Amino acid sequence: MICKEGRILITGASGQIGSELLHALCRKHGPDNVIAADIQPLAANAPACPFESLDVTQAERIEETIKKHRVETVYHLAAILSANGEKNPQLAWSVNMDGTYNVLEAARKLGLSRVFIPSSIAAFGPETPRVFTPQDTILKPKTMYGLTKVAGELLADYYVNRFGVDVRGCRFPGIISHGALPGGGTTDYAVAIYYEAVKYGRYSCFLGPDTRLPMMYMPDCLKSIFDLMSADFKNLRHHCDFNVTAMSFTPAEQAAEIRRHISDFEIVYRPDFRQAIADSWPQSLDDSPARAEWNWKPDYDLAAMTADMIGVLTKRLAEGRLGY
Ligand code: AKB
Repeated sequence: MICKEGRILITGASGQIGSELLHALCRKHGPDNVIAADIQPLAANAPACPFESLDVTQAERIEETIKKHRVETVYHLAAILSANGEKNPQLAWSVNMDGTYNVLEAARKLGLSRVFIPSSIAAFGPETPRVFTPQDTILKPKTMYGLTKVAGELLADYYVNRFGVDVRGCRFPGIISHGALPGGGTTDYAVAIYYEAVKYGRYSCFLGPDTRLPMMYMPDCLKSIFDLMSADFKNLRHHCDFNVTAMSFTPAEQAAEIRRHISDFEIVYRPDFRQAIADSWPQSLDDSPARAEWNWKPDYDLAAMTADMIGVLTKRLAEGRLGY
């Protein structure tokens, strides 16, 4: 099958978003047209597409992979997230900054047609207005992950303006899914809570009960990537820093929603170092530029997402393949 985007490379293809993007892109374009790359091996159920063991800090390996597979479009998902970034800031700087720079340079030198580089709500900081946070506002994050995201957005915009590279990206909120587990983020609790509710009927949360954060279910996350990537470039006033959101809730509100399905579900709160990170992030986002420039509109709210997550995980538990 000839793919409109040319051949596609996904970095971070074993991760939470990368692995689901891999499935979706293989369904859309055929596995021969999608190259999965990660430092970790792919999951056993990954599509039968070419795989490259790739460390994104190695510029020459990225270029070699792009040339070898005649790649036209890159989805650059490889990153160290907020909580792991605070445990190892040097690694977060190197993977997030060098990785982004190397992908952008490869795109410039090899004339790629399009690149997707996600940013995050971690780009905001404690001085940013926290409610209905605008897209264009104060960006003074206090985490290493956050500051690499701000620098990555600015760098990507530089490549758009200076070199004419077509780079696009969204600021993702916490992403909830039932595929690969998230690794090392502050919003990971919002995924773990469903697995533990289904498996044990209780959960110990590392954020306090009233910590409100913006969130999104994986089908909406994939939809936002596809919608932004297929938007007409000349209609975009922004490129690499679109706020996108679907819902905002606290752990206590999520627990109450879970109790509508598992009535005796119990939750306790033991906030740890991730509480300070969450407290520096927005509670809700204004994503009107994404809605205006490429018609962004999410499908899932907390009730619809919870019903789907509990349904899928309960079935998997009964079949002995919860994977948690
Ligand atoms: C994290 O918690 O670090 C990520 C993010 C919001 O970017 N999920």
